[in-house]
Amino acid sequence: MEYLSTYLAVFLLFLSKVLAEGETKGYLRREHSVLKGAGPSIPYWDFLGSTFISSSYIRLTPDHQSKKGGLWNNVPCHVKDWEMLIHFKVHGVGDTLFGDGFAFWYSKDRMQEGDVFGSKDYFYGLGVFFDTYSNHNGEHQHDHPYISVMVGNGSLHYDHDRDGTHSQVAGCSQSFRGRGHDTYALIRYSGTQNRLTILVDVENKNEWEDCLDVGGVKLPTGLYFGATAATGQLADNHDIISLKFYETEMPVSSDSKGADEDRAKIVPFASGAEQYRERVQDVQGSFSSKTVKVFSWLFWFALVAVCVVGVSIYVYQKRQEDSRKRFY
Ligand SMILES: [Ca+2]
Repeated sequence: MEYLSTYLAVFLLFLSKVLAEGETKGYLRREHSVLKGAGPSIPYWDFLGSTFISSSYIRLTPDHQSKKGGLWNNVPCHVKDWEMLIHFKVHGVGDTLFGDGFAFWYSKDRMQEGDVFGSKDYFYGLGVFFDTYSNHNGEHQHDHPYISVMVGNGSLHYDHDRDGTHSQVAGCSQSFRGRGHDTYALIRYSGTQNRLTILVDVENKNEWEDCLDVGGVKLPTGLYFGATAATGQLADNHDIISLKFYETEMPVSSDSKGADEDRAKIVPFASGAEQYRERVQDVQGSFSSKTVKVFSWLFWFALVAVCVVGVSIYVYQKRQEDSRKRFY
């Protein structure tokens, strides 16, 4: 009987692993997809700015300076667990100077031109940035091109000069630009598990490579998918070849039990980003560390004072005793 339950546990573990790590399994939903060779007008999608549609790609920006373009789904997503397979191509004539990159969105702020890879700052939802140009003059902790994730609740700013490193949830360096072969990214979100996973296939190996996998990412249903791009002083062609949306089913994890609240009302939140945010607030940070310093000094001072007083009392009593002894 004991053996049986052990075998069962091992089997269930194996099964959950297979389910968790399995490749794209789900239903392709056309209303959230852009299929290759879609034609001049694509049902359920709107276009913005410099976007140009050819028979084989959607060019968000051409390889020219100061362009902004976007592609936005006009059907909100009510699916809790999903995968978006992005077939993209970033390329241009520049060998060493090119930029700025493109963004994939699951956001409320559709069709609003702005400064975050062509779309609105202080966005509400998820932004995945495929950043080809390092705006940071100082040393970086990572190489570019760089893929990073940010979750915004409408009050968070994307800091371009620092490539968003202060607001990012996670990221990875991936050489996705100027490749001769096809490049893909898979964005997998599970509202059941509050988990965001990004896999990439940019080395022409026909297999997925891990980029990031983070828990504690809460996103509501009812937001919109989009892709936007921008060029500045530097430029590149930012092409979307296809977007394939799959509705998936995720196994319920222990921490998501009873979490079947109204998902449309969830405020976008990433627990991984919060720690970082506290560190960034310089004024509060220095204040609280000062307070801690003052308290620790007070503590040591008090400890030393207690010791000094204790030792003095001891010495005093000892002297009294000695002087008394002398009389006897
Ligand atoms: Ca950048």
